[in-house]
Amino acid sequence: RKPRLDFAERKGQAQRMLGLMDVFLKNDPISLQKDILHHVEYTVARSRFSFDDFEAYQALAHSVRDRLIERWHDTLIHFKKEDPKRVYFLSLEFLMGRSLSNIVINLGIRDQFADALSQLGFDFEVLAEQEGDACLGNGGLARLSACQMDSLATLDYPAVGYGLRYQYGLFRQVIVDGFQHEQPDYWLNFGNPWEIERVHITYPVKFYGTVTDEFLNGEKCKVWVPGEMVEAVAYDNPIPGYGTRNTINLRLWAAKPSDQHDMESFNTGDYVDAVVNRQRAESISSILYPDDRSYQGKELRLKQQYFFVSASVQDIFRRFKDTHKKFDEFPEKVALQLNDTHPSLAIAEVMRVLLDEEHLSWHRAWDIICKIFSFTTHTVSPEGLEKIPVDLLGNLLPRHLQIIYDINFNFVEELKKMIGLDYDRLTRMSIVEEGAVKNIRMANLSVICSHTVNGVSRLHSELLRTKLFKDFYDLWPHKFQYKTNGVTQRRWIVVSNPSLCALISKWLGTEAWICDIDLLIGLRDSATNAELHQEWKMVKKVNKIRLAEYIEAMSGLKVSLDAMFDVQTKRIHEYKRQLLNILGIIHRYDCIKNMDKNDRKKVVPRVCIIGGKAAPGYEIAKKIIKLCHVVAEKINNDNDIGDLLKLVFIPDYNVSVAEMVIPGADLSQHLSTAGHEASGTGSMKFLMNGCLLLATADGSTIEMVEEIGQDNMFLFGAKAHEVVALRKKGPTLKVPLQFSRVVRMIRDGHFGFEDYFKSLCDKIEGTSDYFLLGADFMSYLEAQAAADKAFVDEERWTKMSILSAAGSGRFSSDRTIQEYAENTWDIQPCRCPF
Ligand code: C3B
Repeated sequence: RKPRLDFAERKGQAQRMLGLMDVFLKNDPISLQKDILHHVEYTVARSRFSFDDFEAYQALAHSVRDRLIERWHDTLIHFKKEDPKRVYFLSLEFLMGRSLSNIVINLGIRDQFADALSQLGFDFEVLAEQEGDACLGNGGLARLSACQMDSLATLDYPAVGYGLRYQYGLFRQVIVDGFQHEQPDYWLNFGNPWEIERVHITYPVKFYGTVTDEFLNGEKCKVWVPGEMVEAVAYDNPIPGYGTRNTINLRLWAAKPSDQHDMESFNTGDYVDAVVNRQRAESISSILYPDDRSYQGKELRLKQQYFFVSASVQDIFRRFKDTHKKFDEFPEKVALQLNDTHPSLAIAEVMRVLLDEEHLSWHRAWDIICKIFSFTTHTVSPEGLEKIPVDLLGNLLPRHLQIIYDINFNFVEELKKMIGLDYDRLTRMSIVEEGAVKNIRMANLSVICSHTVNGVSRLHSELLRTKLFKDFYDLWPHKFQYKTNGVTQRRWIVVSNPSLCALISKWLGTEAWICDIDLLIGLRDSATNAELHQEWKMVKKVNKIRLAEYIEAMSGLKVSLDAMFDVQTKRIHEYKRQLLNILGIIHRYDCIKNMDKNDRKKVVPRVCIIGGKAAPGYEIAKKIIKLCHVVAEKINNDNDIGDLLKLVFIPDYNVSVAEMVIPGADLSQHLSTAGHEASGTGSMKFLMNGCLLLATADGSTIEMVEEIGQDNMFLFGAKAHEVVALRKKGPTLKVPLQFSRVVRMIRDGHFGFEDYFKSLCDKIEGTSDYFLLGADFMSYLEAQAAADKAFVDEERWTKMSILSAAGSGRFSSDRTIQEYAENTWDIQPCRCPF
């Protein structure tokens, strides 16, 4: 590449360039229209006299992107100049959804674009619908990363996100005859205007090979001779903050064949095979694993983890070395955040670079490691912790395995000094798990090497301290903290519920709550105001209409707007107990069927909505989806029932579907068996949108009760500390008749497919009811009855709804991120001047 100009030359050039370019792009209607047409003609390459909605969306997106890039450049230059300590957020998953609306709102130019478009004869909302979702993640963990990026940018923190640019995002769920089928999500087919390909930002990533001992300046050192090399190419995704010029970077890596790879084969004349082989490198970043919590010891998955970690670590070192010479300054400039154990190979990789490439002593390198890493776990059960078979790791990354062994050796020696020869405990705490298959425990590695271990809610943290990581907590209590999760109100109110957004701003007399969520509490003062009630109900109605139209378009089912819209949307898991919901619905159906006409008049009509994906190999979860469909088929076609009860399964639940479903919900259900949901973030989105919660005392729900009061929620079920005792009771546990009756209905073929559902029923009866559906059933029905009762009292319901939204401030990711910045990463805001 051409060398860069020196400073004097650059200054002269810059003057000239400034003269050629407007300082910044303008946002008046004419400029915006010109810009959009320019992109129609020259970027999309359609005639400006003939283009459709999708092409208009593309041109619009490029006009927005131009404005985004200006701010992104300014921010990166500002960070470079100020050289603050940065946090590097490493996550294998980011669930971004759509970007257009979010970006124009954060940039403060949505209305200007909407005006410009309407003068061109287009509707902003219609064009925004053209965008596909970026689903580079599975569920809560991945959406949390996306919300946290929004908050990092908004709060002006100098942060960089690192992840993988999968070519296939999370599978699309299609339902055929009530069964889930998976289709690949080749999301880049139509281009992605929100990323910037950086062909010159590439790093080699090495795999396999051997490690040899060599001497360098008389000192023995390890040399890794790799057997394979691929190239990581950077794709940058600018993330704009709201109410600030700051626009931070989410850098996603794509794998490409390396120029140095396979040079030998090219000389052998086997040209075609060699090229085809090279192509295989791209498979590393091709697909997102669709199971969010069982680890199968697959080599490709490990390759993905190391690939993204290695590229990110090289990038971080390059940035540091641009301005610093001494590695002792590293911890003053770098905080590395591990989002779950997925990126925890970064520990061994940083150690390897410091030892083998920068030639620091073990002691100095280890000192740095202990100061830079922080780890957040999202898991509750020991089975959920990631393990990597030693053979697999040793083959793919031989030097890293050595380093992990060395870390473990030093740790165990230290530990013996502290606790003596308590072999049980030493075995539990070791990074290496002995057994038929020897494994590396990534969680132990992360806990040992991080200065801080965070849980994602208070209850979760307690479970970490007393159960999952008890041995470590007893040793290092100071390491253990928690930051209750949060979600961004920009996406979950401003973008997805514009009517509620306008209403809140009107009643608070300010838009400041969009950055300062605590102001929402001000709504409490008007919680009984009749005028607010009127407007609040109108907003809910508008959103229910939107949702009802979607349901009708999707399934042909017409639903009554007077009914309570009762929603449970999230990944399908046994512990999340969608099955409890369905059993409750069957019970309700059965009751209505057995009522006389008069009693039916008293029934509160419901539209029950369930949505979520099951991991492709998770049989039981797939059966739950099928059960939902057969029950829906029966109920929805029963003339006795009519509008009193409807059941809808919303297929392919993703971020953009959530944006439509959540604002339209009256009630939402969060039914995890207590002690199993680390936090839960869906509930926070519903709460912000004034939706009432029916929930167990689990994860972050417990903290919600503190904010909005028990009277404003429908709580039920065993508490976390009772669950263990209930399980111990096993066969002697009493199960209500109502429960046995609904299970019997399924077993007897009331809904068909009885053979197929047998294993599902077996899982919840007798001693096998691990998630305690039977034990919680009565309490669940009581909570449902309480919800019905509250719903008919419109005034009470509306007040509860207002108080829910008013009390949701603590669950903003702004609060979470500020706590991380202050208590874990030790970073300061670095605001780009306007
Ligand atoms: C989830 C947990 O199940 C949720 O309780 C939690 O709110 C979110 O993470 C975010 O912290 N989770 C997930 O989505 N994937 C995992 N592998 C583990 C946890």
